Amino acid sequence: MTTLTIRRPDDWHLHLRDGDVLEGVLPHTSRNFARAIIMPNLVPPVVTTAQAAAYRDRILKALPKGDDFTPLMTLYLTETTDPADVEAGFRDGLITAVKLYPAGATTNSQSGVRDLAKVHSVLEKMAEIGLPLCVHGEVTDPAIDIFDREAVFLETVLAPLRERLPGLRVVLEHVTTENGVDYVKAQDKNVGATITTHHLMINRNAILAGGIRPHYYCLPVAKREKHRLALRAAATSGDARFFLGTDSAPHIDPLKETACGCAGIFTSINTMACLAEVFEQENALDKLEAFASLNGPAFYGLPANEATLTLTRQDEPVVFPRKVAVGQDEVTVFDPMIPIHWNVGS
Ligand code: OTD
Ligand code: ZN
Ligand code: ZN
Repeated sequence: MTTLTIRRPDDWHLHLRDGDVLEGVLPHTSRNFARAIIMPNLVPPVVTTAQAAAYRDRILKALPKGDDFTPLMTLYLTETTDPADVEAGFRDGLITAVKLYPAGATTNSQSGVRDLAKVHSVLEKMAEIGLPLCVHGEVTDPAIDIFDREAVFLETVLAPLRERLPGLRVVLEHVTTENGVDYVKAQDKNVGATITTHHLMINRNAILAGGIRPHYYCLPVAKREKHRLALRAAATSGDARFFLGTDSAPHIDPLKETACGCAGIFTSINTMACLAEVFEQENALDKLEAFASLNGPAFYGLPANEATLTLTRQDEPVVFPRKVAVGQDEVTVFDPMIPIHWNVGS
């Protein structure tokens, strides 16, 4: 197969930031994706529907003319979130999901939730109205090894939460473990999971073997190879519970290449090309459309896109930009460490 045409994909987990970074990175998403769930971990975070409306306006202003792209906004859940504000945002069509960050779990999560009991009334309201909760599924207990934080979260936080509120729709974001895949498969239709492009392509050796490579550092941190293989099996299976959320998370190079670097991998430029390579390796090119374009909208109760995206295979590896300029700085593009033969375009 040398060309593949699929319905236009959506990105169900994306960090666009604000200001210069927003302007620099948005075109790389809006070129290929019709919609994206926009993560609310700005500084300060997007906590109220008024803040989400203002952020959506800034995104639309930064959108290149002619690009057909809809940002789907989220609210950052805090212990003081007002259920009435959440409901109003949902009923106005402004809010597509609410995001749970355990406090301290990832970049800009200091204002996140310490005690789930304190957000119970918001979660109850969300279950009642059918508004999904997107979850960063890692515990933050310093006593728990960083490679185990997702698995422990499933047992100690998510399972009890699901028992208390089985009607709440939950997306386990950026699942990185076989444990996570197995957990999602054992649930009912109220649970889905996003998978990133980079977690399908790298394991933890990319970060640590032969030198420390900050551009492969993200949260949840990449795990050992058996987990990557479980993610690839889930993504390429066609199972409707698994869909693409790139978690493309740009940080300017000086904040990555330093003694204590930020977590996040910037993939929006080459995500679709990399995915085509992965799905080809797995003999599953016929499942790419389900993963990138069909399963996500089905979970969120939205129509799949009518427009299409064509990917073309070439013999010579595709050369992607190594860096993207944002303001005075640069953001390094994800290097998949294998030749990529696919690119967007016919
Ligand atoms: N992970 N970096 C960021 C967010 C994600 O947990 C995430 O969703 C970020 O920089 O916002 C990261 O490594
Ligand atoms: Zn996260
Ligand atoms: Zn993220």
